Amino acid sequence: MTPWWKKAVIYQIYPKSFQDSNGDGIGDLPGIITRLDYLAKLGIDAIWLSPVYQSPGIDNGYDISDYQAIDPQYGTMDDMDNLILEAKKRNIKIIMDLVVNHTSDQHAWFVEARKNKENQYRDYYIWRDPVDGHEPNGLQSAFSGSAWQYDETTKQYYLHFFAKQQPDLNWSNSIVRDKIYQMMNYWIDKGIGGFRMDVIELIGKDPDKMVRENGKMLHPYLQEMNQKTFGQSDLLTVGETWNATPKIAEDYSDPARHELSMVFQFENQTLDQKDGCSKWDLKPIDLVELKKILVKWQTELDFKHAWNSLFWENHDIPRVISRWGNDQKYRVVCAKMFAIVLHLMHGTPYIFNGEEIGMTNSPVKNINEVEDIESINMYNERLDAGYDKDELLHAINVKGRDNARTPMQWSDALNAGFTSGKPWLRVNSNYTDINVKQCLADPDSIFYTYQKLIELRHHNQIVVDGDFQLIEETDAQILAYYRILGDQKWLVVANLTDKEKPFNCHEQYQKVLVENYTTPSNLQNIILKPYQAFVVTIA
Ligand code: TEU
Ligand code: CA
Repeated sequence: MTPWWKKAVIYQIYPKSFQDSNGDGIGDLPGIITRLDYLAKLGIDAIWLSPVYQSPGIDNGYDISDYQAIDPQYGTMDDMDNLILEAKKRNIKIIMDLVVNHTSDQHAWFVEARKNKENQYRDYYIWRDPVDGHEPNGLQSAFSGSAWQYDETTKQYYLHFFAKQQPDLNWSNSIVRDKIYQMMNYWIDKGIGGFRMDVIELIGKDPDKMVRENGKMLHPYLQEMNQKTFGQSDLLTVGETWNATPKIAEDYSDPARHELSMVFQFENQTLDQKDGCSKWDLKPIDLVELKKILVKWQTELDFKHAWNSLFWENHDIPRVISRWGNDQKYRVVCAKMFAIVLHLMHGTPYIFNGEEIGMTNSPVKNINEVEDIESINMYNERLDAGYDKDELLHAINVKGRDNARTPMQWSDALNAGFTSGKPWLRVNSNYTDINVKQCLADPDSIFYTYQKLIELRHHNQIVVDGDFQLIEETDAQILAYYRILGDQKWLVVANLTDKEKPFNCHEQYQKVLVENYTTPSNLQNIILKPYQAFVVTIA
């Protein structure tokens, strides 16, 4: 039997930015509940909820101080139970964000652990003596600087792959693992639909050998987790794995190995950064490379023994039309093109809130407009190192995480209808033109393209299980492919550029399923318009 998540489309909510209900400028759980009818109309099957647990908020909830409490800024546990219930009434499942590579430094475990070396929680974290009065080794934090933080009280360093307020848990301690499994079961018992696993590829870390991702204990731990928590259920589990290859993705998702349902892979994320440099060292995108990676993950992964996710956006990466397409003159057709290309591929699609209305990046003029810890730390570090301020701001405007985190644009009312108070992060000034209200009123809007694509997946097994076959004889910047299931055959064609492009197909098609321009009735020697895309049935 096909698991539900192979036919599903998941919608990611960044709670802080989705819908405020009490005027404090911060999105919350009651706010989300008021928008469930909107999500039901879109047609999604599940919500991936970014963290709403108790947290000091250094990294917007990815620094958790209590896994079994809701942060007061988002509401109460009653609100959470209510969200699960109200979503269920609309056939929507709730996927929780599982952040267990690290905790907050305010978590009771760490508060205890740092008191003294004998503390029973000491070994929940990773402590090392200084080497020659310095950090134990050169491991770096994803948020700039060393991954080791010196702690005065006990004169040792602790490991943090992210902010220093996010100490890494010691997964080699079986008590830690058991505590995490207990916590996961608490949430499973509440009736959630699954887990999105934050930086899960790091849990097999071996810091003394400088090993971060893909450590040798990673898969044994996941198998243990599977067995002790969700293994017997139909939960969706998706691992965030920046360093997965198709082979590694198979290791995670082969049902015979009893690990996860699927992973998020990020191979295309390095396309606009200089070789061997960081994400902030920009280079122009080569659309042919982008196409290659999309095709690689469709063809090299064996979908009979593996599964994958499909996504353009999330809360860590910029808006796709701003980054790789056009968010001005061709914004609407371009957003539809990206949607069509992705949603007809093999795998489970994810939509990030606002993507379905074509929200765009949100540039700043000054560093004090920036909230994201990753961007701020990078800015300070590089400013000290002598970089040019304007160049750094430019990099933040192109790649910074706040781009996708600005409040959801519901209407052209004050603060885009997100809050009656002062929003925690600026609302993109284009909200008067780009908003949900406008999209719902326009039958030709991006929203309805997404709605159609979701419906198509729900009603057609070929979208779920069809083989992917690239058409190689096209312009390099056209992505054209077939999906084939039994004697059924669909054709998907997309011009990835803002230029007209020639395209040629001898086959006669039967029916247009989705399009962003009027598709010519005959596909022989046609000229595709900028960002033109369509899906047609051939047989
Ligand atoms: O992201 C993991 C991660 O590696 C990111 O820090 C990524 O490198 C960066 O955002 C790319 O610019 C996850 C969460 O999605 C992110 O929001 C958290 O900050 C991070 O883990 C720590 O929990
Ligand atoms: Ca609020």
